[in-house]
Amino acid sequence: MSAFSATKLRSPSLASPRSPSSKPSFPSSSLRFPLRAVSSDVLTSSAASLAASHPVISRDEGLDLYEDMVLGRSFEDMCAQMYYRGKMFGFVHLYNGQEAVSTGFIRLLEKKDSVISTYRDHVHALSKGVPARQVMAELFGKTGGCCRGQGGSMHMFSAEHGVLGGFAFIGEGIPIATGAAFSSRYRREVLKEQTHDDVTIAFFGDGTCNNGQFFECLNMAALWKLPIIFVVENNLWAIGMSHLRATSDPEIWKKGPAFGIPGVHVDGMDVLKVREVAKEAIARARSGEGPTLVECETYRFRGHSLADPDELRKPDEKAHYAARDPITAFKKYIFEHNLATESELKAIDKKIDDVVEEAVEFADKSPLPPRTQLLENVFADPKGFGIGPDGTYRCEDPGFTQGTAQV
Ligand SMILES: Cc1ncc(C[n+]2csc(CCOP(=O)(O)OP(=O)(O)O)c2C)c(N)n1
Ligand SMILES: [Mg+2]
Repeated sequence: MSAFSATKLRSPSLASPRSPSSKPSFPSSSLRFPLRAVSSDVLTSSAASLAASHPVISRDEGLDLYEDMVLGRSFEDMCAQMYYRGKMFGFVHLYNGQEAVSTGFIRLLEKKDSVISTYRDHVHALSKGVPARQVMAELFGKTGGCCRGQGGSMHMFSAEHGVLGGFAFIGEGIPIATGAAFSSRYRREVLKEQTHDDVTIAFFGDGTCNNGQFFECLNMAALWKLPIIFVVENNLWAIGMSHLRATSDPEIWKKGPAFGIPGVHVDGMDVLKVREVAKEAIARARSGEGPTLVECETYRFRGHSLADPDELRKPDEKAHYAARDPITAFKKYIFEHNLATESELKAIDKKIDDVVEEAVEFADKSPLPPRTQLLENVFADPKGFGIGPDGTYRCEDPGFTQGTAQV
């Protein structure tokens, strides 16, 4: 049975009660369905996946998945250190705990395919092949960054690697992804450029699914059968708002079928399960069968951003997901299936430590951008900044690009 049919056919009847920690403050009688945490079903399928007697991947594939997840984790741990040392500015949102989603999907993509992310975007960029040194330098605001330091943490972009941006406004990336998928189909079918079978993946969070752009884009993607995959990283929280309190029907995957799109729910802490679903969704998109909505149940191991003391989530909930760390679980799978030895994995860990160290050194040495770069790509007419006391446009002041204080 395909991953889709197995998941789609799961009964929507909502039986077991929610965990006490996630109880809503409104009376349950006002709900259409009794709510429940989805993790109980997920845990069953995860255990089944990891206990499978034959590996579903080759040794090389397994090592690639492991290396990519370790890169994501180590890179982000280093980001935290650098942020607290004052090397980064503004908000920095880390992805610790969610690595199986990025790795499970993106490592199956080709270079020509595109990825769109949110402000939690560093790891998607890394999985898609943007060199760690370019991501770190971008975080440091330096010219060696993938956007020459102009984007920063929340705006990773690399045309070369098909990373079409991290977006700080939630939901903003979804229409961009839909447009990219539209352009693929248009080029192939209208302009007859047969090689354009590229696929776009939009990653976004559970909280974002309450935003109108999500629904508008599901509609357009279904209408035009676009080669796109909507991947919801349901980490159960939108800053301090529990998903179960904020959404009328918390099973996001069910919103796909409402638009005629397959909806799939998968354990986002199990890289092999994610990969299984991703394979089918990517194949569907590439062969012209249209979009898929995938809800990955996952968890962030840190606060919403590095400025968040993370006091709202209950310790037992955090412990529950910490025990399901996707890297630890996959390591166990690798050993159980004799895909690699402990020393081989240690060698990968060491290689990644070196890559991350080198990324920091590179970012540190990379020069700051010139101040004149501030107004590059600003489409507003600089005359809109007004007229100064001497009667000339402020933008004609020689100090204009020296910083906003001059304006
Ligand atoms: C349009 C818009 N409204 C509000 C915000 C403020 N905001 C920043 S993050 C966030 C929560 C998003 O949660 P979710 O989509 O679950 O993503 P997660 O942070 O959990 O990855 C909100 C509401 C925003 N960035 N953009
Ligand atoms: Mg969330």
